[in-house]
Amino acid sequence: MLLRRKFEWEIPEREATDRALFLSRRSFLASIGGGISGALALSCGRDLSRLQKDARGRTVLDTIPPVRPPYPFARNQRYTIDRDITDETIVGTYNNFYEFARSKDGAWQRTGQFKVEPWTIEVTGLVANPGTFSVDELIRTMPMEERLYRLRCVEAWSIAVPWTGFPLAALLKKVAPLNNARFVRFMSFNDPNQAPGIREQPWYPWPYYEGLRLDEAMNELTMIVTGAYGHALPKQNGAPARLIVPWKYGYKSAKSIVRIELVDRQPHTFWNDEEPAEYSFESNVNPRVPHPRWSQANERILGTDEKRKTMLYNGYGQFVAGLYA
Ligand SMILES: Nc1nc2c(c(=O)[nH]1)N[C@H]1C(S)=C(S)[C@@H](COP(=O)(O)O)O[C@H]1N2
Ligand SMILES: [Mo]
Repeated sequence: MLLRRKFEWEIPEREATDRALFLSRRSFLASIGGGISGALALSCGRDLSRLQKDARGRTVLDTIPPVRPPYPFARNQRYTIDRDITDETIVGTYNNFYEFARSKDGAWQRTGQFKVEPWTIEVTGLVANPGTFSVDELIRTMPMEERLYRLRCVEAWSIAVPWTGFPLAALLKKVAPLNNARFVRFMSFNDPNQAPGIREQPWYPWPYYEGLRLDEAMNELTMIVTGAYGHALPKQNGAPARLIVPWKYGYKSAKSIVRIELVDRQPHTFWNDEEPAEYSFESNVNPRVPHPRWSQANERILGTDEKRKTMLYNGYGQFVAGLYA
């Protein structure tokens, strides 16, 4: 079943209905996998009057980019999930993005001035062909697709999201890592003029930086993500390009990346430098390794608040267990 291939049904409807209803219907269709009549879908829209407003009277719907070419990309059915897709308004309002805010509902309200276009990512270090790539160019040249992934935060909540992007391995192959490259460093943007959280929390070692082993970075699951829910990423989710590493706790998935560097030694990482006893370099999702201050045995699914048992490697063992044998 190939879902949402062209969106022919969306274009006229989008012109005819108000944007909120359009988004509501679209998220609903995404969550059930498409193929339902418009009348039924519209009657199942969420209660939009409940959406929080910011100081200027905007809701999260005002921060969600429209579907416009080259989006959407076809979904790769190899990656399936065991739960409903999380409502897009929740994924857009419950964020960890410390560059913008300490509180989770702050990021979407404070990213308005953040300029995510044009944007380039430098890929450098121990590679034969270093380069600086615009995000537009990557979207044009990399093997773009949509994948449904779970994301498990170390704080014991989780979401399930249709991300759009490409395997990081495709970009790494292009720059050709040298034989002595063993790890990959990721660096987020660092502009206090655009990101009030950087100014307000000067004690953090900005920019946000993360890292993976090279074999983890090359794993088929590891993605550079530029979109979600069939359109470009909302800024609060790490526009214009972020990492997604679905078998590791969410903080490994650095947002708004400007630099990727191949190195020979295990790099420092932001949260490990801050609290080494609480956040390891490896940070694989593991129900049997508690955080020092709470259990990781269960997780709370945002939206429904359903409680489920945490899965080893966040349920991605078939893809990654071999990395840790
Ligand atoms: N640059 C940067 N990347 C970041 C973070 C951050 O604060 N800054 N937070 C991380 C954490 S803790 C999580 S759980 C995820 C949240 O991604 P989401 O807001 O798209 O759900 O982003 C990760 N990437
Ligand atoms: Mo997180």
